[in-house]
Amino acid sequence: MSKIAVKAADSGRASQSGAIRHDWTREQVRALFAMPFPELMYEAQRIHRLHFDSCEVQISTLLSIKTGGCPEDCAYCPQSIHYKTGVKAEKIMRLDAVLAEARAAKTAGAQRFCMGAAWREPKDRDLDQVCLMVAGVKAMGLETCATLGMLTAPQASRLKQAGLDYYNHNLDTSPEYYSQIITTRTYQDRLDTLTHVRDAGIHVCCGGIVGMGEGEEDRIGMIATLASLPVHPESVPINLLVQVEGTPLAAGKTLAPLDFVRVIAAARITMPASVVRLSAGREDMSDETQALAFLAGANSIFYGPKLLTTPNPERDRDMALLDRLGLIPMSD
Ligand code: SAM
Ligand code: DTB
Ligand code: SF4
Repeated sequence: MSKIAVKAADSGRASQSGAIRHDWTREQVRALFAMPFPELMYEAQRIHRLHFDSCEVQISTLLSIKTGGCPEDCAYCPQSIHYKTGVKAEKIMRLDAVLAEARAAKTAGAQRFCMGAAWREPKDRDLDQVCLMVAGVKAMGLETCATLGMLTAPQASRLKQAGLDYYNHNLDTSPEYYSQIITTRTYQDRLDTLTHVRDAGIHVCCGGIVGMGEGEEDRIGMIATLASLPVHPESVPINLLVQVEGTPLAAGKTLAPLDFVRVIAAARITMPASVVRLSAGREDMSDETQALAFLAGANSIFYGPKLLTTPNPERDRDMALLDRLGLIPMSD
């Protein structure tokens, strides 16, 4: 066998059957990142097809129900009070306004409606409001998702009772790089919230951000940590940093598109049955990079012209792209 074929076979062995494994070692994930690109893409494609229709894409829409003024210091985030980004702190949105946005998202073709709040953690009286929003959105026949910061176990149970299908809470990066990015809460805090969400019977949406100046070893560490959770997150958002003026990460070195695609492929191979979302960062991404990300196993996007505070591609551009690629909304 040639040197290249041996390398491909070594890393491929870890995932041959497409079975769900929770014992991914860093070395095995490192071997995936080191695979020749064609072999990595082939493996990602093969695994993708064992669990999904390769032409189907899950469609989510985001709404910021509480914008800005967040006490946390996440270095990537335009909503932190620690940075001057021009994002103004607002109060929580009114229930009727949120429901109107959800109705519009459903009409536009969204399957899941994700409500985001710039909180370290929700206060119980805020949660009363969010529970009404969740119940109202659910009643429209949309899947519900929320991302509100850290949760206690009783808070997670309340959200479950209100009809919450998914909770988004990201690990963001590797355990080693984490302290370079956030100092106001720990990696363990995040893992604890994920446990509370899982124990409450809510599906977990958990991924991270790349392009924050981390090294490849941190991207490997992030994927290995996600893939070693006791149950894989049902949704894995891979965000490419949106560099926002005023944040500490505004002027850092950007990640090469092919390195980004490798992260998607590694997520697909290590978490075969999870929906992998090509998440933030699509606004400035070429159609070709997005197409490669879909080939690498991404099968979800945020749809609609705004993420939380930053732009996302216009609906027309996304529709045209999905059409050109022959991709269709995921069936239930
Ligand atoms: N405040 C809550 C929290 O942090 O858990 C929920 C909202 S927060 C904005 C949700 C996620 O958005 C973060 O964990 C991060 O992964 C992602 N995010 C925030 N700013 C971003 C940026 N500039 N580029 C890419 N992703 C970003
Ligand atoms: C996730 O992983 N990405 C979304 C969602 N979960 C909440 C947020 C992206 C935010 C990008 C920056 C902004 O628009 O403020
Ligand atoms: Fe706050 Fe969430 Fe932004 Fe961190 S990512 S500053 S917790 S809104």
